[in-house]
Amino acid sequence: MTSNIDRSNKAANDTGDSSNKAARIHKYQNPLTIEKIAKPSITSGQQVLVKVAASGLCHSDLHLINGEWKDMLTIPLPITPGHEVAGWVEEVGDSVPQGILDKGDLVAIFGGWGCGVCFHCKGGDEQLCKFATWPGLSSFDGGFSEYILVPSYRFLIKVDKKYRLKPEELAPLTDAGLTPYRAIKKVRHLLGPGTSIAVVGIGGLGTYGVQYAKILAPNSNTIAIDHSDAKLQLAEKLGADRTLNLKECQDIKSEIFKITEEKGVNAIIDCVGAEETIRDSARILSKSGVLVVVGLFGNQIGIPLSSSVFNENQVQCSFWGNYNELCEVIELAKQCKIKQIVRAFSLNAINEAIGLLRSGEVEGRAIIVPE
Ligand code: FEH
Ligand code: ZN
Repeated sequence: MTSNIDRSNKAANDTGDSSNKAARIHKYQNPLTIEKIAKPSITSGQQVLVKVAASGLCHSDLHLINGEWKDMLTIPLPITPGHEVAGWVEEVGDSVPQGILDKGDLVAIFGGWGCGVCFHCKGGDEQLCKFATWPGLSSFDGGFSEYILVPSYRFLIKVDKKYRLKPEELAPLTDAGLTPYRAIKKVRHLLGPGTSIAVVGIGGLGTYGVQYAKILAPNSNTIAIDHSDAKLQLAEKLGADRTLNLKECQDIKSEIFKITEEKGVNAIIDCVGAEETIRDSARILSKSGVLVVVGLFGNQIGIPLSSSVFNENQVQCSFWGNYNELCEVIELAKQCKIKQIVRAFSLNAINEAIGLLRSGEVEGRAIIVPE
């Protein structure tokens, strides 16, 4: 992890100050404004006030800041983005069951804040709730701030300090570390000996994706695909069996068919979701191969009809992950089974981090840390 931020005993250093430094969107396509706003206070019994320790910067934050989602998500501005958050419990509402959360506990915030009673919520997929709200991507302020108000203790996962998990490593698990996990779980049954899985885009999500491919489908060959040598070298370090640099390859189909002994790829996890990556994926899938799209760069999923039918290909989408999947991912981290590639930036430097993410210069996940 790259970080020069001293964060020793942060939770204990509470000054009692009622202000809350936050990085906010006032106007789309503008840099975030760093300002002091009111520290949120608990207004109903299930709520928990969390002192933010770390908050991951996601491409979804860039889509939001760029104004690309302004018609799809009606969010009143100003808003504090940041939906990938870990922190310390600051205060709990009076109907939080006794003894489950104490001030100073380290918690990961599950970001799919569902209603809790609909079909999807009852089935465990609160991130799919029709009425779901998301921190920093709805009317609820997110984690690029010193404090965040979580509507219910149900959305918190407490992590015992004995595991020595750093908040900068816990925060990205709630999205970058969760989204590819759910996606790979959807296809792992296809991935026996002699098969292959490709992870497209070795950024925040892809660095976890290649590791989950090895953990969840250990007998399958993992192919990392990107256009950056540095990112592909990282993928190799994280366990990828093969890499493919899109910048250097003339024809992705012939390269992939060479690597896979003319079979094609059985499962592709597209962490980019650009129209080109989807087009490429359709060309390199094996018969009965499945493309799982998690990235949100493009506007359409356009794949050729006849070859997809002849080959019985499937395209699946996968959105974020559910609470139990997040618990599983955190278990992997507690057991030191995943490496976390994170780079910490102070809240004051968030616009610099945004610039670096935009230009593809962040290795792994950029993490914003309130000083
Ligand atoms: C996108 C839109 C809304 C909520 C969350 C996201 C993703 O970043 C989840 O992967
Ligand atoms: Zn995200």
